[in-house]
Amino acid sequence: MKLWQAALGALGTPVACLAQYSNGSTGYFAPNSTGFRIQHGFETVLVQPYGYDGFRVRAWPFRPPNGNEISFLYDPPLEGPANISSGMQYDTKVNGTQFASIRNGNTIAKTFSPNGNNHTLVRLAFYRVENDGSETLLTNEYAPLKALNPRYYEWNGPGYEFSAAFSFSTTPDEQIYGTGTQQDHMINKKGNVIDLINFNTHIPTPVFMSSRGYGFVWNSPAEGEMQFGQLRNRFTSKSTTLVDYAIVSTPLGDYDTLQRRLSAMTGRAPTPPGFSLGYLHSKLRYENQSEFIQLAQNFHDYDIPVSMLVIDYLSWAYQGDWALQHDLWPNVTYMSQKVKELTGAEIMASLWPSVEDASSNYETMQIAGFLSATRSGSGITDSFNGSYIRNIDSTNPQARDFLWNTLKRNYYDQGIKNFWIDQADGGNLGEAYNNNGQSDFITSLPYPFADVLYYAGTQMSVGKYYPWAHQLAIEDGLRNSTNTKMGEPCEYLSLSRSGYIGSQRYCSMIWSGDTTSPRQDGAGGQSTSAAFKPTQPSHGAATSTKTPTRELYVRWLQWGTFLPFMRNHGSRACNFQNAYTCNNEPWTYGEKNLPIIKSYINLRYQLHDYLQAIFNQFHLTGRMIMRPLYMDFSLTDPNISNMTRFNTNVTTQQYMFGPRLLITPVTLPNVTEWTVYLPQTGAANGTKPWTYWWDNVTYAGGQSVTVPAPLEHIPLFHLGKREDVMSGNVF
Ligand SMILES: *[C@@H]1O[C@H](CO)[C@@H](O)[C@H](O)[C@H]1NC(C)=O
Ligand SMILES: *[C@@H]1O[C@H](CO)[C@@H](O)[C@H](O)[C@H]1NC(C)=O
Ligand SMILES: *[C@@H]1O[C@H](CO)[C@@H](O)[C@H](O)[C@H]1NC(C)=O
Ligand SMILES: *[C@@H]1O[C@H](CO)[C@@H](O)[C@H](O)[C@H]1NC(C)=O
Ligand SMILES: *[C@@H]1O[C@H](CO)[C@@H](O)[C@H](O)[C@H]1NC(C)=O
Ligand SMILES: *[C@@H]1O[C@H](CO)[C@@H](O)[C@H](O)[C@H]1NC(C)=O
Ligand SMILES: *[C@@H]1O[C@H](CO)[C@@H](O)[C@H](O)[C@H]1NC(C)=O
Ligand SMILES: *[C@@H]1O[C@H](CO)[C@@H](O)[C@H](O)[C@H]1NC(C)=O
Ligand SMILES: *[C@@H]1O[C@H](CO)[C@@H](O)[C@H](O)[C@H]1NC(C)=O
Ligand SMILES: *[C@@H]1O[C@H](CO)[C@@H](O)[C@H](O)[C@H]1NC(C)=O
Ligand SMILES: *[C@@H]1O[C@H](CO)[C@@H](O)[C@H](O)[C@H]1NC(C)=O
Ligand SMILES: CC(=O)N[C@H]1CO[C@H](CO)[C@@H](O)[C@@H]1O
Repeated sequence: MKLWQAALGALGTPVACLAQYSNGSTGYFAPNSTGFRIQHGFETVLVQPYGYDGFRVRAWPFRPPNGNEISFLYDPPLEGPANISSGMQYDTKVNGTQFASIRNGNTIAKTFSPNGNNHTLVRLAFYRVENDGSETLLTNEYAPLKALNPRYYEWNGPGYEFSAAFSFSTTPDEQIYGTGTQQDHMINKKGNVIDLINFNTHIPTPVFMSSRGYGFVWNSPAEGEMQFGQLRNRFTSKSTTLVDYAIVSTPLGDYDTLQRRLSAMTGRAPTPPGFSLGYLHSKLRYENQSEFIQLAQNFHDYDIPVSMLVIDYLSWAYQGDWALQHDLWPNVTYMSQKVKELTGAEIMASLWPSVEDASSNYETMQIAGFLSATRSGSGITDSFNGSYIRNIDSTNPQARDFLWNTLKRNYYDQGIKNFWIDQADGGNLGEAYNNNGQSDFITSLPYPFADVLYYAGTQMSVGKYYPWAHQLAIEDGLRNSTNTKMGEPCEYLSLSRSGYIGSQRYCSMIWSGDTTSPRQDGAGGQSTSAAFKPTQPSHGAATSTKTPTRELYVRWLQWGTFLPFMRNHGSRACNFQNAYTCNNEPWTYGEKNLPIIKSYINLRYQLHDYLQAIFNQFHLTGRMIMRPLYMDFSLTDPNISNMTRFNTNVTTQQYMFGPRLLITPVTLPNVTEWTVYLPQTGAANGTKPWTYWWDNVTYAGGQSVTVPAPLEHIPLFHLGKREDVMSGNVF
């Protein structure tokens, strides 16, 4: 959360025009204004230069914002010419009929008239200045003639808060990348309408990159919608006191620079702890201390490296205890020492946000006001395992401290220093219905989502902030306890099922939630990365699957080797009666599969230097790790853009993992070969730039090839020398 320092309406000092970069590069224009403010009727619109080549726009009807609005944008951004907090500054004040324009770098924001006659110049348009000086329209505030205004406000409730719907022009061929995780198999979100509300597997995040060469951030904690139509993109907030968005342009096809600009606005990932790049083992679920120590013993005896072992839910006596159940886990300090001794591994433990009445913390938290409430009623928003529950109000800083102090006492100080933030999607327990887990037969009820009341606002006005605040509780705690500052290398990690704009700035990874088939993660992971949202987009190598077979498990684990984090949280469907517990340890998949599984876990460790190099670059510049094909090849291969446009299998399933590895997960059973599209890489890479990892055969780009893909081999190609990949010498 950020409070504005500058007083509203303070007049800033104009920045000198037409400055150049200190590196002598020409053509960069420092902002020629600190901002303009349009006052038109009841409405005020503030447009400010923001970072390199960007603008931030804030708009409000009647009353100015109160300064307590939650923001996910840095002010000032991490990089950019205006190295000052711009607060609410501007140097130009116009009414609805005066023209205004600002240039910042190669982006221009200007007003234009919706009816072309200059009687009203109240709409905003954004242009990129090309090398030849011409201006290309990126997008403008848009409404079809005689339709709702592009900046539209509505008052629905008893209070001052309003709903807002802002519309922007688009063209049918524009492609939209990012927007967080949805299970829709789409890389190009064109044509989609996406609810801005969190559920298990659904982490919609209003940050996108456009194939027209710009990036956009809808900076709102409110629930709402993202709509990507043929002619109009529209963002809505259900309940708010301010509209706030940012836009930034780069040359066409330069997605790394676009990520650099967006991450300068929303946050850069710190480097993760070295151990987290290894194999992370998790299962639903280990039930007690002796079983857990035996697990470590088995990893030791089978000689399989492992860097983290995970304790899942129901390990507490009551939800909200934030402590392991004592009779089942009698000596946590001993256990963590023993696990370390046997395997060197860290431990991670699950926490849920839910607090049941029987919890030792319930009364303290209820008295202190640390539990969320509901606009009507008691604050019970869900039930689980036979108990009604309330959730911790993580939007309250004191509640965050209470949570951390409890975790510190019961886990951290006893050697468990990594935390799994499960079910913290906000509102209820994160399923699209209430009565969570009450019965396998009540799978969906059309109740309205509870309008929860938080310290920071209502579910409608700040619901998207909840998981972010939850991640912040662990971040603050870990930073305090390791005596490090945000942004510095992480010593430990949290794993979260949800997140929001900029949560990559935390020592926290995000996973997909409970997906049901191998196909689902591919596009989700790539869009998550493109939204630049989670810290190091992460996905379980095998999150739950309804039809676990040994073969599927091996294919998932192979794929997990080439995800930012390799976490195995294998199958759950083998026994519904016994709290879903199923074996998923490498040695439980049969003698034939064990050597294959082991070889991929070993390969993960052999890739350590490469992983470190790509995470380091991610930290420094926001350069994405899991890279949809359009990022690297839209300029060199004309097919890529077209394939991405239509979300073909190639573009939803294949991706680059760092700059050198092309990954194609096998998604069908019983195959012995697989067809892979090898993108054209440009002349500089020679005539046969792609090498098949398993036999060193080289191939030219721009063609589909069918390669052997027995169960032992995931289709894996590399660019350049394999030695460089192994040594991390790739940038
Ligand atoms: C000069 O610096 C700017 C800002 O960092 C960068 O965008 C540009 O590419 C640089 N130019 C050269 C020639 O290095
Ligand atoms: C921003 O400006 C301050 C003082 O004006 C200076 O100390 C600081 O180094 C600058 N930061 C950047 C990133 O340029
Ligand atoms: C807007 O400002 C201009 C310039 O000061 C002035 O001529 C014009 O009358 C103003 N229009 C309105 C509607 O206030
Ligand atoms: C800034 O530059 C743009 C484009 O060059 C120009 O249209 C605009 O009038 C300038 N604005 C100011 C406040 O000088
Ligand atoms: C409207 O204003 C712009 C900017 O001042 C000017 O270039 C354009 O010629 C005007 N158009 C009309 C129809 O007056
Ligand atoms: C727990 O284990 C530690 C380390 O082995 C030991 O020092 C301690 O006495 C044990 N505590 C209890 C209560 O058994
Ligand atoms: C972390 O330390 C800061 C400053 O000492 C303190 O204000 C904050 O409450 C602490 N947070 C936690 C979670 O301990
Ligand atoms: C683009 O892709 C579509 C769908 O795969 C295909 O029908 C069309 O021929 C392609 N167009 C070009 C120009 O490659
Ligand atoms: C896309 O992949 C799925 C399996 O993941 C397969 O069932 C489907 O036939 C493929 N579609 C095309 C057009 O190849
Ligand atoms: C895979 O092959 C096995 C053995 O040949 C066969 O029993 C099974 O039905 C096949 N599975 C599928 C999905 O084709
Ligand atoms: C492929 O080349 C690498 C060195 O680049 C080598 O280590 C590996 O053994 C080769 N594989 C085969 C099957 O020849
Ligand atoms: C591995 C490698 O050499 N990659 C290069 C391929 O060519 C493009 C330009 O077309 C370079 O950007 C890559 O670095």
